[in-house]
Amino acid sequence: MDDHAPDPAHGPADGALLGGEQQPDPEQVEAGRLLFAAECRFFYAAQRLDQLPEPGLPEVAFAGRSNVGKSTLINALTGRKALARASNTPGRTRQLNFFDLGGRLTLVDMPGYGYAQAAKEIKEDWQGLMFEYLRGRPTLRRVVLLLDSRIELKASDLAVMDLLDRAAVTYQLVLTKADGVRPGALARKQDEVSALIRKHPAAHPELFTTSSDAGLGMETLRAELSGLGLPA
Ligand SMILES: Nc1nc2c(ncn2[C@@H]2O[C@H](COP(=O)(O)OP(=O)(O)OP(=O)(O)O)[C@@H](O)[C@H]2O)c(=O)[nH]1
Ligand SMILES: [Mg+2]
Repeated sequence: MDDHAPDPAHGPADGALLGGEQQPDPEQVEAGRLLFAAECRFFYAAQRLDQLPEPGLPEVAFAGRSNVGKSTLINALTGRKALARASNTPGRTRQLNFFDLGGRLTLVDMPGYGYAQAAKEIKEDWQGLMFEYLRGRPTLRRVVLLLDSRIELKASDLAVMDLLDRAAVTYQLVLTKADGVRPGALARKQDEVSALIRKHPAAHPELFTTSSDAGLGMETLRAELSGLGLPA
């Protein structure tokens, strides 16, 4: 078997671990499974705004601080090990990387923000590209904004939420690395971020909790995102 198809046995059913939260209906789960089992291929890397690919399929962009787990989440959702390059070194993804999922949805792996050690000019380039892309992309259906379950919210996360509010881009918050915190701390983080969501009208009301390593939350997130793609 190739490694393109998500492995249904990879993780426990989401509901079991999340105490009944985040339970999409079975039809949506199946739609998500089918979409993310489709072939996913990298087709474009953009370093500059004038190099973006022509707008085509609906797009979902994965944003968040450097090292939050964006590339790893794209790999986990698509059931691939190394589709998007992940790394321990913050600042690994340095361009907008575009992936075609089954000819129905484009996934965009964004460079991280908030990485202080990047050369100042390069850092400004990345952020400039990111903000311009978010503001101006007609096919952008949603931004998935990742927050690390183990790390406190940073000013840069709040700044990006404000920017998304102003740009009127719908975004949804996803906690990553839930395997790395104890249940009590995770629950507190979920409460904190849920309260934040309520203050941001452009934010999708539901918080998603994931662990790419443990396969947690993948089924639910696939189900949610499948609603944004072209019909099968
Ligand atoms: N424990 C744990 N570690 C994770 C998880 N997801 C990602 N990581 C680790 O976090 C580190 C960063 O992951 P990446 O996916 O490269 O992060 P990124 O957000 O794409 O980072 P940049 O491209 O630098 O912006 C890697 O060492 C991953 O193995 C997870 O669910 N659990
Ligand atoms: Mg990355």
